[in-house]
Amino acid sequence: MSGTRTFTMLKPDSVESGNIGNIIQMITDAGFSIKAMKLTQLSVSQAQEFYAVHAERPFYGELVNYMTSGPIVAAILEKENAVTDFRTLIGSTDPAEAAEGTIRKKYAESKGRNAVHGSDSDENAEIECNFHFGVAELV
Ligand code: IDP
Ligand code: MG
Repeated sequence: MSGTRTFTMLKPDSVESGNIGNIIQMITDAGFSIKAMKLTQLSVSQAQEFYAVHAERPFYGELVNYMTSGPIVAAILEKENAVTDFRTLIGSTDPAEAAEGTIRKKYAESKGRNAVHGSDSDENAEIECNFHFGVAELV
């Protein structure tokens, strides 16, 4: 059975452009409930660790710069089939390829500055939730 939790970040471009409320509305309208949430800012070492899987990619430096450039909203979301359903809700990495009605289609500026993060597997969802939140922060 697939898991019920996923992890998201509203990335610095979403916070900067005043879209926190609109994006959270889309998330809750899609049936996700919020189990933990905070406004925070990633340090360079946190962003490097979070995106370590991309360390060899040409965009890694740009990604770390962008993700540390301002505040983010980190959250744990709950729903049946959370990981898959949330990836569907956010759309493709590149907003030019994202389906109509997805968060990235609506709010992403580019493939790099693409508004939101969503975990790509149940295993990574667990790792990413634990990276950002302690047990005491869960409701
Ligand atoms: P995902 O966020 O849709 O899972 P990944 O391929 O895991 O996409 O990439 C992680 C993040 O790295 C993306 O969300 C985006 O911010 C950034 N990124 C991915 N590909 C590129 C690129 O070609 N240029 C610039 N940034 C990129
Ligand atoms: Mg990914």
